[in-house]
Amino acid sequence: MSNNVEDATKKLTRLLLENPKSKVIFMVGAGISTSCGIPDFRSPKTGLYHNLSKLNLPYAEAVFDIDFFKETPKPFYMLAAELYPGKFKPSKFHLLMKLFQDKNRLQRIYTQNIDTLERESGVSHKYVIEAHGSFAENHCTECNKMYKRDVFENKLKEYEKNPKKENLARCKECNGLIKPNIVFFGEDLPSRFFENWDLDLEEMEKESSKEQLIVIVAGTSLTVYPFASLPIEVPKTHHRALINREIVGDFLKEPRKLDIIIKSHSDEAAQIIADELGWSKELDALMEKH
Ligand code: CNA
Repeated sequence: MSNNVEDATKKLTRLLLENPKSKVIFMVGAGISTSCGIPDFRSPKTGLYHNLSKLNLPYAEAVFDIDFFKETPKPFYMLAAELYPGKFKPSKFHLLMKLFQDKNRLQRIYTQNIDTLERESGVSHKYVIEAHGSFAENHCTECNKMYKRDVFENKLKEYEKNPKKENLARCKECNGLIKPNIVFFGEDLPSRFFENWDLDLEEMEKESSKEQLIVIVAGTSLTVYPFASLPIEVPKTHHRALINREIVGDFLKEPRKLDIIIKSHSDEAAQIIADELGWSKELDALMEKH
C-alpha cells in the first residue's frame, strides 16, 4: 500500500474524528463487491462485459436493454445466474458501512449494485437506496403485472440446468417475459432514489451541514447516469472522498479543493478507516460473523 493511500485515508478519518457528529453519505458501485467474487462491469479481462463477450452481444450494455432482452433473454439469464443474491458474503467495505450505521454516523447509502449485499450486511432498508433496483420483486415486461421474487428465481434455476425457451419465466396473464425489477437502460429509476436525494441535498444545502455531511464515493466508474451526477450535485462546500482503483467521473473532470482521493482497493481503505476510527475490533467481529 502506498503512503499516498494511507495519508489520504487519514485525511478522511481526521475529518470524521474532528466532527464526531458528522454523518456519511456513501455512493457505491460494483467495485465494492469484486472481493466477494462478483465481477464488476468494466474492469478489463475480469469484468462481466468482458465475460459476456463470449455471447456475441451486439454491444456489452445490450444485456440490460429491454428490447434486446425481449428478443434474446439468454445473456441476462446468464448474468442473473452469476449475480443472484444469496451466493455471496459482504465485503469488508460493506461491513464498514454497517459500522457507520451502528455508530449513528450513516446518513444514506446510494448503491448501483443489484447484489443486495448492503442488506445482507445488516444495514437497515431505510438507509439503503438501491438506485438500479434489485431481484426482490419481478414484473411482466408486457403488462407490468407484479410477481414475487421466487417466480423468476425458480425459473432461473430451471433455465440454468436446461437453457430452453420453455424454461423462461412468463406471465400467467399475457405470456410476456417476466424480469426482476432491475433498472434497464431507458427505464426509470425507483422514485425512492429521487425522493431521498432531494432530502439529502436539501440537508447539504444548509450552511450548518458543511462538515457534518461527508460524501464517500467508492468502487464505481461513475459512467452510468443519473447516478453519476450525484457527486456533481454535492455542494462545493462539502467534502467528497473517492475510494477507487482509478480516478473517475467528476473527480477527474472537475476536481475540487476539498476532494480527498484514495486510489486504492476499497477493502484496504476500509481497514485503515476502521483502524483510525478505533473500530477495528468491531469490524473483525463482523467479518467473523459473516
Ligand atoms: P463499473 O463500471 O464496472 O466500475 C467499477 C469501478 O470500480 C471501476 O472504476 C474499477 O476500477 C473499480 N474497482 C473494481 N474493483 C475495485 C476494488 N476492489 N476497490 C476499488 N475500486 C474497484 O461498475 P459501476 O458500479 O460503476 O457501474 C454501474 C453498473 C454496474 C450498475 O448498473 C450495476 O448494476 C452494475 N453492476 C453491479 C454489480 C453488483 O451488483 N455487484 C456487478 C457488476 C455490475
